Amino acid sequence: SSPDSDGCTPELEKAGLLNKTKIAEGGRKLRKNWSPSWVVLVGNSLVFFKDPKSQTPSSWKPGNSRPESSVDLRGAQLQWANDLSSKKNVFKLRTVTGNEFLLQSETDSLIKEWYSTIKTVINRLDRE
Ligand code: I3P
Repeated sequence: SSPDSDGCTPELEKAGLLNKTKIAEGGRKLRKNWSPSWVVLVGNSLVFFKDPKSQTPSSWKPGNSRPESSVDLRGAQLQWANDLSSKKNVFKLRTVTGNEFLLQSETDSLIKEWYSTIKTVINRLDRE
């Protein structure tokens, strides 16, 4: 049977390791502090975990690990932002509440997949 046979568990769409820094909180600029983060896209949210080594896609279940933070993708804006960093492959995610994150990977294909998956979720929520 499917892992969501009760229909109550949001579908896990993607999970993986990205470099992350928060650059604004409620519209207020923050100092960059890049660190690796285990990122999980599930339902309408992007969820960040601090300890990437303890997380794998197969071990992740809602409720059994402690997210560092989570981002509601409804109304969020996503854009490539290579002008905002000396790193390559950077995009910026801005929430309706004015929180801004940069996400980055050294692997071109990987960051493109994340960009397109998050974009698809945002567009889907925009149409609801
Ligand atoms: C920052 C750090 C960041 C860098 C940022 C620096 O210095 O080197 O990695 O961002 O550049 O200010 P510090 O550790 O002293 O805070 P990128 O790696 O994204 O370039 P920025 O100020 O030009 O954003």
